[in-house]
This record gives sequence, C-alpha cells and structure tokens, in this order.
Amino acid sequence: PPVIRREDYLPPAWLVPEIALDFALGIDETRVVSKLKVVRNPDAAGATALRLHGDQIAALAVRVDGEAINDWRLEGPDLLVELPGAEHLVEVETQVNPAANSKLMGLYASNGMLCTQCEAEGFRRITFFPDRPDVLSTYSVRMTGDKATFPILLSNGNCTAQGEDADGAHWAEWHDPWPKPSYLFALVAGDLVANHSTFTTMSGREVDLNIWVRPGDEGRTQHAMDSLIASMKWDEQVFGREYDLDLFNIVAVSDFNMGAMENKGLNVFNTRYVLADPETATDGDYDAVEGVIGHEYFHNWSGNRITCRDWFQLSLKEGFTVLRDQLFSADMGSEAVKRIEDVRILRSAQFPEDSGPLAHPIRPDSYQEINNFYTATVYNKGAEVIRMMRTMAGPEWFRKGTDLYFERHDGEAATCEDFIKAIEDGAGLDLTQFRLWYSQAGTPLVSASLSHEGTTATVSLSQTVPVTPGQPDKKPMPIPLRIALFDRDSGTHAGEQLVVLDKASDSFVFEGFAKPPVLSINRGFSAPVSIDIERANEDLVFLAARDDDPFARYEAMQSLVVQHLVAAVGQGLGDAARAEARAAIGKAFAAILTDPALDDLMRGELMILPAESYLAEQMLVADPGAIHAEREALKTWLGREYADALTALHDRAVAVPYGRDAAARGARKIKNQALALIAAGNAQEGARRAYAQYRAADNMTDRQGALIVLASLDVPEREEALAEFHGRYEGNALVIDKWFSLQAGSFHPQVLANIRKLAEHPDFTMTNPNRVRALYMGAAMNPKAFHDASGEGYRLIGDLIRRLDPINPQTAARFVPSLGRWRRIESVRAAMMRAELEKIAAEPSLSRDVREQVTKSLG
Ligand code: LEU
Repeated sequence: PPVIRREDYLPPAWLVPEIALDFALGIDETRVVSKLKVVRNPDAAGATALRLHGDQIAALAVRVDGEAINDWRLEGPDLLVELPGAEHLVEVETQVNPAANSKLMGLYASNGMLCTQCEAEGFRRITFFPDRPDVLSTYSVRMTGDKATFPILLSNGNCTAQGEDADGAHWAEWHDPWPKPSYLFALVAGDLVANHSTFTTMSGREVDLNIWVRPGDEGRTQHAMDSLIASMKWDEQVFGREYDLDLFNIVAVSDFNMGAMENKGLNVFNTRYVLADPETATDGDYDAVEGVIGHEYFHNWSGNRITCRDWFQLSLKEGFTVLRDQLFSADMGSEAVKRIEDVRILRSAQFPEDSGPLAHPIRPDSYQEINNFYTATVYNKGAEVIRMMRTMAGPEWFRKGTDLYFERHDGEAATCEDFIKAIEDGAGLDLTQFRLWYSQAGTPLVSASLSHEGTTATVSLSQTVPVTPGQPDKKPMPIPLRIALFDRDSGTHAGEQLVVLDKASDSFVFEGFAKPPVLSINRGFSAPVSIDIERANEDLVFLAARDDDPFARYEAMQSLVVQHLVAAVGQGLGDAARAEARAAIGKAFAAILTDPALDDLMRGELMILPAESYLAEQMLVADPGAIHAEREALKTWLGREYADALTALHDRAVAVPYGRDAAARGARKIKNQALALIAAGNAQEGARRAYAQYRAADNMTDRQGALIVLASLDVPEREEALAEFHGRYEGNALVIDKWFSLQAGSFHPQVLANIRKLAEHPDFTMTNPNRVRALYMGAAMNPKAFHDASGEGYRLIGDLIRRLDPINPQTAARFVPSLGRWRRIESVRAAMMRAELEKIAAEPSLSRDVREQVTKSLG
C-alpha cells in the first residue's frame, strides 16, 4: 500500500464551497445524489482534474453543469473529472447498501436505524468527494424515507423544512451554516426518543439540546444531559468558547468503532458513553460518560471551528481536546485523582506504544492507513505536550495563547505549527526547541540524582530520548519538571520550583539544607517522561506518607512497589531482601489505609498496584510469567499482613449508603480495592465477602466489583453469581459486555478455556465492536490469559485478527499491537508471538489497516 507523507502536502486543486446532498433512505439500499459547486483553488498550482475520492462505491451517473458526461475516469477508487472552466456544478449519483457495511465507516445500519461515521475517510464511502479536511463546504441535506421505519431524520445544523409524501414516506431538509470538512458530516434516521433540555449561552442564545436513544433507554440519559450542560458552561468560563448553533443533538448507537464523534451539531456516540444509571453503570462509567461528552462538545471549537489541514495534524484537535476534557473532568470532580488516572492511562497505553515497533511522534510523518493513528500517542501524549506549554506559561498566559489561536484561525484548516505559534505569541513563550516534542517519538528518560554538601543540595539531571523506528538520532528536548525538596525533620518544603531541563544534562542548586533533603520530582507529572532515580526505601516511605503533591505521593507508593517487583523478577530476591522491601511497602501501605487526612477516592487510588504491563515496561526484556507471579505474591502478602485493617476498611465502606457524592463514591472505591486484597490473602474470606457484597448490591459499582473478585476465584459462588448476573441483565448490551469482559479479564485458573467457551456463547457476535472488545480486549489485556506459557493466548488473538479483518478491519487492527510487543518479551514467548504475526502476514488478502500494523510489528 502507498505511503502518505506529511512533507508531500499540496493544497487541493479545487474547492467546494457548497454541497447539496439528497438521500433516498433504505436499510439495504440508499440512493445519494450529490451536487457540488466547485471552484478552482487560486492557491493551488498545476493539476486541473477534479479528484473525487471514493471507496467501494460506484458512480451511477455524473453530470457537469446539468449535462450527463461520460468522459470521467477512475483512478483506483477515485473519480477524476477534467473541467474546462473556473467554476462548475458537478453532480454525482451513487447507491450504497448500509446493511452490508460491517466496517461501520460511511453510512451503515445499526439495530434498524441508519447512521454515519465519516472521520477520517468515511464520507468517500457514501459519495464521491474531495474527502480531505482542508476542503470546507456548507452543507444542505435532504432525506426521504419511510416514516414508520425512520420516524426521526437528523443531520448537521438546523432543520429548515419537513413534510410528508403520500406513500408513507416523509422527508426533512437540514442546513448547516458553518463550512465544514466532509469528515464532520452526519446523518441519522431511525426510531429514536429524546431527552430534551435547553441551554442559554453567555450571550443569551437559547440552544435546544437533545440526547436521542432507542425507546426504553431514555431513563438512562440524564447524566449525559447534565454532563453536556456542564461542558457548555465550562467552556464558556474556562476557555471563553460559546456554542454557535440553535440546536445540539447527540445520538447513541450500539454499533460504533470508537468512543464518539464530534459531527457539527450532531454528535454520534457509542451507547457506552451516553447511557448510565446506578443499576447498570459503575462510577467509572459515569466518569467516562462525562469525559467523552465533554470531549466531543469541546471539539466544536477545537476541531470544528478550527479543523486540521491534513490528518498528520490530528493531534492539533485531539491532543488539545483531550487536554480540555481532562481539565474539565478535574474541575467537575477530584483534580488529584483525575491526574493520577490520566497518568495511569498514559503509562499503560502510550508508554508501550512509544517503546515499540509502532512508535510515532504526536505529529506523524507518514502513514499507510490513517485509522491506525488514532492512538494514545496522538491523543494522550498530545495532551501532555500541550499541558507542558500550559505548565510553563501558567494558566492565565496559556489562556491568552488559546484565545489568540481561536481568533487567528477561526474558520480555517490549521496545522500544529499554527497552534504552537499562537501559544508562543499569546502566552509569551519561546517554543523553538520545544517543537521537538512534535517531531521526536519515544518517551524521554531523565536520570536524576541528588547530592548534598554543607548546606547546598544539588539536583543533577540528564536526559536521553530513545531510538525509535526511523529516528536513530534524537536531540535533547525542554523538559519542565516541578521539584520540591523536603526537610526530613519537619516534613515540609520551602516551596515548589519549576526547572526546565533543556540540555543533555544540567544541574540545579538549592541552598539552606543542613541535612540531605528528600527529593520530590516530576510533581503532578509535569512532563511525560520516565524518571530514573535511585532512592532509599526510607525516602519513598516518607514521600508516600506526606508529599503534599497527590500525584507525587501516589508515585512514591508506586515506585516502592516497582523497585521491589523489578528486583524480585530480575535477580530473584533472598529472603532477607524480600522481607526488607515488603516491610517498607507495608509501612507505606498501612499508613495509606488509615491516614485520616486522606479522602477515600484518593485512598483507593493509592491502594492500586502498578499494572503488569507497566512493570514489563521497566525491563528491557520481560518475563510476563514471573511478573505475574511476583505481583500476585505481593498482593497475597498484603492481604494477609493487613487482613484486619482491610476487613475494617471493607466493613466501614459497606456501611455507606449509595450516593453520587464524593464520599459515597470513595467508599465504593476502597470497598472494591479492599475486597480484591482480602481475597488475595484469603480466598475463602474473599469469596464470602464478595458474595455478600454481590447479593446486597444496589448499584453496578458494588455488583461488578464483587463479581470481578469472584470471577478470579475457583469457588462455587462464582458460577452462581455469574449466572445470576447474566439472567438479571439479559438484553442489556452494555451490561452483558461487562459480563464478557470481566470473565475474559479474570485470573481464574481456566481463564483461556472460559474465553474459548464465551466466544461460542449465543450473546457473542463478531459484528458488534463493543462485544468483540469486551471479550477479546479483555483477553489481550489480561496478562495471565494473553501471556499463558502455552502460547494459547497469542493464538486466540491471532485467530481473532484474521477472522475479524474481513468484517471490520479498523477494529481488527487494534489488536495487533499486543502481539507486536514480542521484542520486549522473553524469547520462548516472543517466538510464539512472532509466529502469530507471521501467520497473519501470510493471509492472501489483508486490509490496509492490519497490513500496516503487522508489517511494522515484524519489521
Ligand atoms: N474524533 C473522534 C474523537 O473524538 C474520533 C473519531 C475517529 C470517531 O476522538
């Protein structure tokens, strides 16, 4: 497949200021007539032909200025028309089969409704069009369909007319006044009901808000509506951004490749980020709904009003919008906990990407299939990079930068460079060297050490940016690190400092320390780097108990555990060394369990042990079996050693009634954390408590938390609870997803056999991405199942990729990176992982999506 390169960008030869689309809707046959007003682009040189992209569609008719023409030609999937003048009306007729569209890109059917997904290149699966984000058009849409099948007809912008035809059909016309690229087009037709509300913007515009769902689901939409209203208010207050249409629609669909999509005025969501009530959604699900509703809403400015010039600029809208949704969620809940969760996601999803065969900068230089670049790097590291600018400028100056960005580029298809320049000019920063964060891949490693002499403490820092595919030589980047030096006796520090390490190595001097202080570094995770620092357990226990930066406190606890487990896995520990490390971990852990100054949400956060994937990242070559065994052994030890404190904590939490407030949510969090450790220490007591918690549960957080614990135990209560859960929620797709996912993710001795069985379950289907992810992402992310010494876990995922690719390549490709980690895994497993990749590569016809990922993973 051809490689698309950023440096090859050329402006479009033709612009399309206006498009009118006419849809004759049907589940297995939809006719589309598209009328484009095209004008020659004065900024483009050369090429005269009009290139209209297509993908698996056929042109039934082409007309230019009202006349049918036959001299158009196909170049691959694209349609080319030679046009003599400077301005023409081009009409193309196509026909598509939404029911057969299992890729879920373009126009597709889901549960009897029709909907679209166009980002990144789905519009070309509906009609021929210059399907690139720098072609902006105003859209007029007309659709006609059977009224009984499609009572609700929606598109972008405002509904301008509607009516009924004689034959049971009805029609609607929609107009979106804001020029937009084709990836923001959307159409929905189906039997839907709305939760309706209104919002008055800061300038007094009244906006109608609708959240459209299938009849029966409307009782689970209030949290989404509250989140939408909160997002609209927050974007006005924090970024000065006001909504710009009279209507804002959200539609929930159950078949969706991603989380949600920011189509102008008509967001389309995966049901899992809309529907929530206490009976069916966990606290985590509530947070995810709030975060994704915010994310898509914030795109209205960072994405829609200012879009991307080309797909290499994806982080321009996604990185910035992730930062915006993170700041929003922090303001809505606990800033400390939100920051820790975001770092955990970055470390578990992005760090492995950055150190593997698919590593790419947040602004990639090339791609074969753009769908493969909707990654944790572009999204989450992208957000971290912009967060660093905010940290260096301070929030007020950063706001001046974003104001300037919105003012300068409103209505444009912009670049990352435009954004950087606006922040530079508006916030008063020099980002010359900082631009390297956009072009260099790889997680920088900062080595830090502290020395002390007289009353002077010196922090010495050096950085290396690792080699990544295609980037053998790296330059030092500016790394902003928030630092504090604690006085050992008083337990306080004299104030935090921001140091920027912008050379290969540098040192920073601090005065006034009679004794060597304790170094707290990268507070708040001010830079997305790994810190290599040798610290005595005693210092880590000190910071875990009293660092006033919540992230740094969490980090100290994590480091204690990481240091121990890495040593235990690597060199094998003697009894004395093991006892000493455990004593230190236990001391910090006990303090966390009982510290009255901690709120329970934070306490629950501090109780979470580092993930096996993160532990594996700390080693050049990892033995997943040994990591699993050592981590489980530590859990067992903690569960036994602190059995009394953990059961007391569990009892206290069980007594707190359900509520959505922070205290009640915190209680549920520590309840499930404590339960898991109790079960690790004593399976019988764990099973007894989990079963009781399951039976008594009046909300999904408690019920799922208990079931997760039971699912890993080989006890009779397990089967009973799993069957009860399935019976109770039969027909509720999102909850049945949980049932699949928690079994696939369990540490049950028979987990792989269970997964094979679940794949045969009547509720399992390969055509629904949520269900596929529930079972198989559950398996791929489960170190016990995936890395089973037999290689059975690798075969499971390899088989899945080969079977799913012809159905839904985009979703299939998402499973390749787990196998692609083989170079960092011990040799016996690595050979089996590689063999699976080779089997996939040998398939005669593979999608571009899977082909690119597999080739790069083998290369
Ligand atoms: N732009 C979407 C988002 O908000 C992603 C798209 C591919 C569905 O992340």
